[in-house]
Amino acid sequence: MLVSPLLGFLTDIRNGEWVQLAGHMDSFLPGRAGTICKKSCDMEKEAYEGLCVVAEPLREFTPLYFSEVEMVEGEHYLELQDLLAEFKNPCVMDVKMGVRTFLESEVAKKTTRMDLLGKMMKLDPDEPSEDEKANGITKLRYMEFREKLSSSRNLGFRIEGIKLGEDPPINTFKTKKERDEVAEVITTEFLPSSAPMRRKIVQTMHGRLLDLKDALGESKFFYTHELVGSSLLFVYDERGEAGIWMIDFGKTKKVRANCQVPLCRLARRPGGIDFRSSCARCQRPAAWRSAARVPLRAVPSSQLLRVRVSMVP
Ligand code: I3P
Repeated sequence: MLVSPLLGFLTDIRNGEWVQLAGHMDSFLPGRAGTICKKSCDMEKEAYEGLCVVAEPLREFTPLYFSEVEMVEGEHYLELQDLLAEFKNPCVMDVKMGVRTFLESEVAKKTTRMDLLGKMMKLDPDEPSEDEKANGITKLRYMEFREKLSSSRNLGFRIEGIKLGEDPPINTFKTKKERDEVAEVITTEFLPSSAPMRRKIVQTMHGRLLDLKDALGESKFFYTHELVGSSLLFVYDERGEAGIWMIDFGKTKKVRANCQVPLCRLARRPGGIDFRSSCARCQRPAAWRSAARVPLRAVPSSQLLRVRVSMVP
């Protein structure tokens, strides 16, 4: 049984064993039928509470959140809908959204890590300086390196991993940077080879992305929160059923009241990084409603559109 890869993880349970494509190990536990449990953190819990409101248009594009449960003594988990429960032998692609994948709080941290140096060296042995090789690198340095090496910075998203049915997961896309390279991965590694099946799946996914775009435009949650490191989960199965969901809200936070940063305008932040902010300009309902209509239309470079375009066979 393939279990929903929430929070950017492609997770598979077979004989009780978890297989993950990316992200933090030991974050998931199997839940009751149709659910999985993910280690709780305040930011993500708050995000799911905000997304689960009945009137929230994004509700149907995120896993349902049921409750916080204590699975292990002292350890709390979020009980979430298993998005893959309805699929038969599903194929899954995890796409991490955004040009920026780290929190602002990371910028000031000076702690260096040898494990991240090791991961960097594996990807590009010439990247770290001699000093970094001796002392390790900060998380900020690593996260920026990953963004630049992949398509995050230039396309606003990157493919984190793909799992096709029973096949082992693939996460060898860290250096896929250019549009053509990413499109090739989607068409050759993710989508099925059968032309009619591919057409059906692409059509469904295209429609779903357009619906998601509309929902984002109407969503108060989207206009009052900054989403960092969230993913879009693309799923299809052998019957041609397909779906797309937003997952991973561990770095999603409410923006301060009366924030004036417009959606998708490149904003300069202390980290010295331009990124597409997803926060609202203010909290007044009338203002965010009218604002909601402007940015998504005004942004032909919308990350969602880019994904959609890349998927056209
Ligand atoms: C990891 C990835 C994760 C990040 C993790 C990185 O790099 O960027 O998103 O966790 O940081 O090591 P990679 O994909 O190359 O393995 P967060 O999203 O929680 O920041 P970590 O090592 O501090 O867990």
